Parts: sequence; C-alpha cells; structure tokens
Amino acid sequence: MLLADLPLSERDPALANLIRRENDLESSTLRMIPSENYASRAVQEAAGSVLANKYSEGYARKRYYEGQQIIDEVEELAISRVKALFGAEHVNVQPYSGSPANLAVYLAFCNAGDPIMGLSLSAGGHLTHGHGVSITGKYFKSVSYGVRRSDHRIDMDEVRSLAMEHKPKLIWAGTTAYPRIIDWAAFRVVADEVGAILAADISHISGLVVAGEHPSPVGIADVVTSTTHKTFRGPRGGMIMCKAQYAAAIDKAVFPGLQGGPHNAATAGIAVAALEAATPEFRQYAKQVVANAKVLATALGEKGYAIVSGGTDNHLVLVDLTPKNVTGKVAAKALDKAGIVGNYNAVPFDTRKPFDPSGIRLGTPALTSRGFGPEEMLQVANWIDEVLIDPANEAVQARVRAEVAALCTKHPAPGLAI
Ligand code: DSN
Repeated sequence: MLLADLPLSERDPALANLIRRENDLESSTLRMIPSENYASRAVQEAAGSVLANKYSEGYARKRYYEGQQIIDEVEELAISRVKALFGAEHVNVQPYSGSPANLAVYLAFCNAGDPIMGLSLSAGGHLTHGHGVSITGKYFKSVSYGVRRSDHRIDMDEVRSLAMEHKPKLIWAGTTAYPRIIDWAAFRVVADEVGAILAADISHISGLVVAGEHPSPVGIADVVTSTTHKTFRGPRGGMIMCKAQYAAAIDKAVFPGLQGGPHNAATAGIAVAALEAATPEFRQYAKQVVANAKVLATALGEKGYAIVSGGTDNHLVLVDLTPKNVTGKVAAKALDKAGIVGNYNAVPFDTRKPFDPSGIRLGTPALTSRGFGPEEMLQVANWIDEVLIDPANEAVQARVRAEVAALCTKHPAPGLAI
C-alpha cells in the first residue's frame, strides 16, 4: 500500500491520538463557549473532503484555473441555499472566516483613514469592529459606541450623536458578548442620517436569525457578514450577504482584494449546513438554544450572580462575578477543571483588566445540539454554583467533572466519533 493511502491512525499515530483525545474531550465536557458548536458528521465530511485539493481563484464560471466543472457547482449550490435561507440578494461564501469577511467589507467601502464606528470590545463588540489592536483600529479612524450603564443595552442615542459628530463611512452593528436583541432598524435610521454604509455582523446569531429567533438584518443592512460555525453549526468559514447594488464591490474585495483561492471544502460544508438549517429540526434547535439560555440566566440570577443586562434574548449569558468575589479567570479555570468549558470575559464598565476580567461568558448552542433542555440547564447552573462557591476546591471539581461526564453519556454529542 502507498504511504499516501494509509489511514491517519497508521500514517501519523501521534496526531491521530491528539484528534481522538479532542474528540473525547468534546464528548465528555460541557462546551459553553457561545461561539462553539458541534458540526454534523455530514458537514465535517464535506469540509474534510477532496474538494480541498482544488484551486479556484475567481468565481463560478469566471475562474483563473481550469478543471472547475465540479467546484463551480459546489459554490453555486452553497450560494443558492444561503440566498434562499436568508432571503439575500447576493451571497459570497468565499471568506475564510469572520475576520476576513469583515476586512472585505472595509475594502469594499472605505479608504485608509476613513471614520468607522462599532461597538467597543469591552461592551461586547468584536476586534474587527475597530478595536485599537486590530488592523481595523489602526488603518481607520475608529469611533466606538457602548452600552448604557443602567441596563447594558446598546445606547442608540450615543450611536446617533457619535455618528452625527464623526460622520462614519461605515457603521457596524454586531456583537460577540451581548445578550440582547439588536435593533437593526434603529441602526438603519442613524446610518441613513449620516450617509453611512450599515454592516451587520451576525456571526454569533446567524443560526438564530435563520430560525426566526432573532430579527434578520437582511434587507435592512447594506451588508451582512457571518461566520458559519457558531449557532449556524457549519464548518469553519465565513460568508457575506449584501444588496445587489454592492455585489460587485463585495466580490472584488474578497477576491482579488483580500484572498486567493477559496477553501472549496469549507464551501461544501457551508452548503450542507445551509441544507440542515432549512429543516424544522434546526428551527427547534434554535428555539431551544434561546430557551436554555433564559433558564440558565434566571437560575444563576437566583443564586446571586449579577447577570449582565438582567437576562438574555439570545444564545449567551454574560455573568458578572463581582458579587461572588471571584474573578473571571479564576472562575473559568475552575469550571474548566470541572468539565464546564466557558471563557472569561469583560463585563460592561469592567474595572479589571481584559486578561482577568470580572465576568464569564456562557453559551447554550453546543449543549442544545446535544439535546439539553431546561432540566439539564438547571443542573448545569447548580454545578456552576457548586464550583464557584469555592473555586480552589479540587475535590468538588473532580466530583462535578464525573457527574458532567455521566450526563454527557446520556446526551451523546452529534457528529463525534463514538
Ligand atoms: N472568537 C469569537 C468569539 O468567541 O466570540 C469571535 O470571533
């Protein structure tokens, strides 16, 4: 047998073993990072397929390389499914992920030095929405808006007054750590008032948008970006939807502006994810993601945790641990030892540093994908509390980890090897 035909377990046992261990970790722990999920076996098969062998700079029917008979069909299938799902006029499925998708938006609409606006990272925005350490904060004149101190909602009065003052070319509406509904129409009004392009980044919530669990910005925003692996439950990847009038600018910005050949296997995975997202099962999953997050927020609130914004409308809960006298990093590490995997996160108006902030961010997409409902979420809230009451208590962490693993056995994670 040729070396190239050997299975991974024989060709590279060390790496195969690492993958098996990651599989076991994902199987036996509660994955509560809100941006993570379990892609289906079909999505993984497509995303790990022979399509990755092919180079295909350009777009379907207009490529710079030959041999595109199949690739063109793959890309057209992904585009047509995503278009139908979101009701988008134009779709580009080539961005490598969310950050390149967002960079393509800048390239399509802005010049270096132009003013742009986005939600600050500390209030729940994303690095690529103009944060100072990101290229988007260095190459553009970035103006950040925040949330209100009183209720942690995006302050549309501030958005408007900053927009009137700075006249941004581009306004981002989109979040990574914001538990509430985004009012796309209110952003549209401000963007129109100052003549700005409105870009909605729905990376975290695209699965909820598809299912009608969060209002859609498609048709309101000029351009909509998303990753494909979060609530949408596809492969690692990105996509951009836009009004027809911006199609050429967006396509040109993605290729040749920013990227080379698209990752065709990822494109295939997006096509599969879009097929899956059109099913009643997916709608039920998305509904349960939100219901589970509400149960978790309420249960933790009742145990004395400060829940940012007082609750949640989406897939995540941002917990301010200040009343519990434990820091975000200490909490996240203690929970990780107990098999509950989240991430430490700044809370609005945090007085602590980003590397050890006051909060943790917990999401329900992956737990919901493995079939958790309200009963399991109450159990999860109890475990979180048991661990955080004494985050140095390794005996409690070990006991909870064993109980977590037992519950996980009852709810096998989809898409994993047994
Ligand atoms: N890393 C993602 C998240 O966790 O929200 C954002 O890109």
